[in-house]
Amino acid sequence: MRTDLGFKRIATEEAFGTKELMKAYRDLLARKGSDDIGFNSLMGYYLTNPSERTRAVAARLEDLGQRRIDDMDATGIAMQILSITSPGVQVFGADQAVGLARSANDELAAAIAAHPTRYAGLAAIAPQNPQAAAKELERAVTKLGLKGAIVNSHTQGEYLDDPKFGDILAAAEALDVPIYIHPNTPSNAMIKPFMERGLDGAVFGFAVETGLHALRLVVSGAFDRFPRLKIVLGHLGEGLPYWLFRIDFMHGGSVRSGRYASQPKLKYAASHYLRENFYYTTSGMAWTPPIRYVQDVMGMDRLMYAMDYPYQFVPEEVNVTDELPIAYEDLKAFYQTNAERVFKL
Ligand code: 1DF
Ligand code: MN
Repeated sequence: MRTDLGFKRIATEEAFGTKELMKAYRDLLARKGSDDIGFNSLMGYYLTNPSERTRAVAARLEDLGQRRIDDMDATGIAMQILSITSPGVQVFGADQAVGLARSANDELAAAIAAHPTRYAGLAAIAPQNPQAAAKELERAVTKLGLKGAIVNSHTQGEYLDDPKFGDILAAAEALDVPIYIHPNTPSNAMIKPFMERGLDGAVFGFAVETGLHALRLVVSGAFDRFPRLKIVLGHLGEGLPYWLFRIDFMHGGSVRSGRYASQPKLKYAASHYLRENFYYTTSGMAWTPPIRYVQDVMGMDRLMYAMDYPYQFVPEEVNVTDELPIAYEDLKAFYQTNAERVFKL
């Protein structure tokens, strides 16, 4: 791994879980209290599978101390932007979720205070109570110094384009901080065919669910209502950058012909919002062709590096991005300055 690059590698989608959250997950699994099929599949795997990989991930999730710093040093990561692991607090009842988000944000702020040059963080929020979520985002940004919010995609089958979540979008816009829409397993309404072949998780189901979420926001007109709202998507945009041309053609056609009452006429083509309101990260997509494609179609100033620690902790992968066939200034933007600008580090 090179150490002479002359800029910092900032990793922007790096997960942690508080002891309190992991215990709440274990309780939910043990009680069989969760009727969320995707949660049972995902956290059932990470918290009860006895393999070496899952035990290593689970142990690292809870560690915001020396082990994480040592792992960052071993992979040349100067800074992690930390966020609560998926599905965050979004599987719990509203009151429990509001409390868990608040204490997770306090713990995150304490870890950042202990390692201010190595960590920054995004706020956990509980969309189950939109007004409390907006307030918590404001507290986390203005009092705790966090840099935005993480929303682990759907909340019990509901998406941020639902008007009831408007206060959350308004708060992010007013605070001028991004919302990172991170993957979650598909909701109960869409998970069955994924589960039948074990495709509900990060292998593919995450991207389908999260790409859908982002596209729902776009076609709902959310960015005409909140034109300065910034959304970050991981995994090179969850497939959406590849679809721009056909989304514009088909969405434009269905709006012009009045096919759906639920599809308002937008000020711009759908792709406009995906270019102007969205930022993208690599998170575990250590593969040159799609990285270069996203830089080409979205712009060099829109793509940021992410490792997806501890779920994807493969030290050699930084060699792939170090060797991207792009100019030095563009590589510096990818690893460092885009993240500094988007997250106001
Ligand atoms: C996995 C991947 C899990 C990602 C994650 O959080 C996660 C996984 C529970 O591999 O199961 O954030 N990911 O972003 O790709
Ligand atoms: Mn992730």
